[in-house]
Amino acid sequence: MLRYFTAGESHGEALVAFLSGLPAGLKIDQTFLDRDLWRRQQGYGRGGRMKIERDTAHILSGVRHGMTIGSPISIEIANRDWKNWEESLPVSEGDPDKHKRVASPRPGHADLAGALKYNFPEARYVLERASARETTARVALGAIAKLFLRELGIDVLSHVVTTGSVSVSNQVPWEKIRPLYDLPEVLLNCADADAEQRMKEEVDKVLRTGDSVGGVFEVVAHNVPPGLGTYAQWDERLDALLASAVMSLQAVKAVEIGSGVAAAFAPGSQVHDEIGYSATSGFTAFSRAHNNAGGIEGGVSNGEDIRVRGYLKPISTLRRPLQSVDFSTREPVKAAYERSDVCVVPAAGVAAESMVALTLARCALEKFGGDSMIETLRNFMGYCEQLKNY
Ligand code: EPS
Repeated sequence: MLRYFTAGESHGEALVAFLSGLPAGLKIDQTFLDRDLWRRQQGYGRGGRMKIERDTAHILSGVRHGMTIGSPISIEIANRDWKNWEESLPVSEGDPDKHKRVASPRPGHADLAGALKYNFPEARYVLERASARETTARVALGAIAKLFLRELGIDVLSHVVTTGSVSVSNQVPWEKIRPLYDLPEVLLNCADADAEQRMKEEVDKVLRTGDSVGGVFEVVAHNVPPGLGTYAQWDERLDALLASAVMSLQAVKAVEIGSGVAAAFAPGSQVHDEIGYSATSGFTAFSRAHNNAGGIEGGVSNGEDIRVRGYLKPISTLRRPLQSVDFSTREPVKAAYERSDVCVVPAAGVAAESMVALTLARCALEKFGGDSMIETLRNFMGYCEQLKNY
């Protein structure tokens, strides 16, 4: 079984990520990992931190001579900012006078709920772990999951469909999403150049006013075979697993599969994807008139592109802060402000690609098994043959 977890605080020495359960013999491309880490750092509206960091995945174990060897993979990603925090956030007792308190909780952030839960007198330790900096570790793991999926012909990418009040109107085909990966610069990772300019204006507006802006990203998994996930048990349904994985990302407040939200307001005749038998490519000759289901029916992938949207609330750290209460005096004050991003929709999309890739890799390994890539691929190809002959 594919298992993973992360450790590390936003301003600690490093982030650490662990992944176990991958077959031996998967080629690990360091450039690919670092490219995804770079992609997560991009986007118009990122703050000062991204100028400090140049994230790179330092693999400590589980990979030898460029290949996985079946043992757990561990990765370290250094925080360059650590040198500015060594004295105020030491592992040892340190000097309490150097401690940087977060005097008042930010509405929308984990600050208050976390301080109450862990019985901290203020929110420093809360934000250190709650921060979206943690997604760096997930992206490193997700990139490895993507390399595994690529061996099965599956690709996972994201694009931005909404920033603030600006949205792209129609379902964006894979062919328009694919080229976004190669762009040397990322603005809002939107496949529609006109909409992207209007999205940039939305970000400019909040930059001027000291506010922040949210939006919607969509992750698309292309060339996924039918049959991943199952309706047989509630916690093995692919849509449930994906929703949980994407919802676990910082600032995501809603998840949608395919056209799930619009479907609730439309008659069945306009929602469900009519079936034909004329496909000349793909896993079978079964074809669909459209893909409102987002590639999943009954908790099982159906061979169409898997489409998962994440709805992101605006960043909760505001340059013109909202009302809050001082942790010590309990007097009304403005919420704490430290350097912050104002828009992270493209970055959240990259983090969500990782969560989708890890989820699909887990389901694929559950279905095809294998302790070596040769064994996994043999099982996978046998299944593809079965689908062709269906
Ligand atoms: C982030 C790093 C953080 C924040 C952001 C995401 O760095 P710092 O707190 O040093 O500026 O920019 O985290 C938050 C938005 C948050 O609320 O914690 C990153 O690497 O993505």
